[in-house]
Amino acid sequence: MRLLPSPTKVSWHEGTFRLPAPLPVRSGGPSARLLAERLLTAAGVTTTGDGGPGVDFRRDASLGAEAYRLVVSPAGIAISAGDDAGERWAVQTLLQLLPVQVHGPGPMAAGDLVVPCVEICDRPVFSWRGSMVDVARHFLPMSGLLLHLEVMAAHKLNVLHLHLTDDQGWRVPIAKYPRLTEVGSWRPGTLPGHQPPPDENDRDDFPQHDGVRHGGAYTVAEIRSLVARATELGITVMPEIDMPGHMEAAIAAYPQLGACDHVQHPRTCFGVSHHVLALSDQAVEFCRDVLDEVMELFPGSPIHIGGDECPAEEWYDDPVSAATMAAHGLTSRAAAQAWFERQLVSHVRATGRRIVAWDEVLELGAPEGVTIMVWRDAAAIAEAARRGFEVIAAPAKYTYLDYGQYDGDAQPLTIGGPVPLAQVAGLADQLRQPTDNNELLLGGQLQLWSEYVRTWARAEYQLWPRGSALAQQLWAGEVGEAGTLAGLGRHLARLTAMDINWCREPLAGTKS
Ligand code: TNX
Repeated sequence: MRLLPSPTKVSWHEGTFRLPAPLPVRSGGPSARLLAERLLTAAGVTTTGDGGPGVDFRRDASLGAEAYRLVVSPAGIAISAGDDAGERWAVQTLLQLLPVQVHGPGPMAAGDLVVPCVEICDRPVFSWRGSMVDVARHFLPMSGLLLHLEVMAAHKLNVLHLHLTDDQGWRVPIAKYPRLTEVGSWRPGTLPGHQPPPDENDRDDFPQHDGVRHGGAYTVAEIRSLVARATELGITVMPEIDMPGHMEAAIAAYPQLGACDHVQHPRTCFGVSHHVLALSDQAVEFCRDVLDEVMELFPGSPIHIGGDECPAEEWYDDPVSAATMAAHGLTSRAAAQAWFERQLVSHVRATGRRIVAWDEVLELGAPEGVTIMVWRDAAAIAEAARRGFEVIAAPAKYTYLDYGQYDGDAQPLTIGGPVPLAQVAGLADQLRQPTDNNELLLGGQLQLWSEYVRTWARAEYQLWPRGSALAQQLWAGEVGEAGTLAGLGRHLARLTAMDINWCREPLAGTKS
């Protein structure tokens, strides 16, 4: 595809405009800086505020959120937008009109910066176009996340959801609880391959783990620089602190928070852990404190509080949790988890932030005002909307990019699958399922869980080009030509120019 995501309306015209060097760029603010950065890196071209044919930015209040108009004529380039976001996406489209090498490290000849004449009117179908990255199961480097922001922006994706904590590791520094990163971010090893059957989810450790200590956490400075770059690119970074399940790493650091007394270290295997936070005032207070610091680290962002896969066996055995259940009349797992979550939802909501949780909370009688992130199917999306909740679609069958993409042993080990490109192409149909409350569907996102993703190169391999097909659908509301490698065509050359380790079709008979 020449332009991905495909714009709402495109009319191609005769002729071209060759970018002069230096390039006059008038107004534009942060978006003009993005254009200048890229042209300088790829082609050594500088920009100036002088007169003459160049790029003119203009505000047009009649254009809606994120919308823009881009007109290229032999006389120059005119961009109008209603807001900063629209201007930024116009710049991304302009870059896609240039030769694909403009996305690379350069050098390309300044004389090759030629744009075809065209008139484009464009706006997204969905306002939430996200990419989730799990940095907890394997600690993924900040350099990878910074690269990911650039690639997300090129796809007009606007939310980076960071899954920062899980049973296997805690990646965000919390000043009040230093052991979260000192102890909770390191595990003594990782189970290689798939968990052997039976799936002994209550096990703390598997003696067969590889004995390679794994872990790490980001620094405050790293997080601040990630958020700063994201802001420049028009991307919101949403942190997730998964609770009250998926908390074994925190329990290893502060055993008094748990509902059992034998967690020694963050988990060395995967699956659903039975070691969860106790139903105690102390555990609720801990979560509140953590969320307070997280809200400070990620100013203004939505806050995700997890809520998925929380087994309740320990709550019945642990005297403190059992006493809480008795005191508050909590007679089921659902009621008990709802008691926990309600307190944190009201705490975050009081700050005016959007609060997001996985769709399990629907069964629990989700607290009012929560945005539901649905990992199940279209029926669950419709159900959440029917009940009046705002919804973000993350259906596993279409958006879980940790699953393999091709059948056969030429592909590396994954959690399961495959989820081929052609299947990912079905997301838009899911999002079109009729609901009474379509305006409650904010959009959707791609998911990269990292049980089997140990390096950033592997992350890229899982993310692209399936992520391109998803970005297309979230922006344009339909898959267009993005559902096949042949249809993606030129966009694949763009991914190559960006030096992304995207997943090529395996050659028959090869083994990796
Ligand atoms: C389900 S769906 C999970 C994750 C796993 C993932 C693996 C959901 C919210 N939780 O904990 O990593 O499956 O595909």
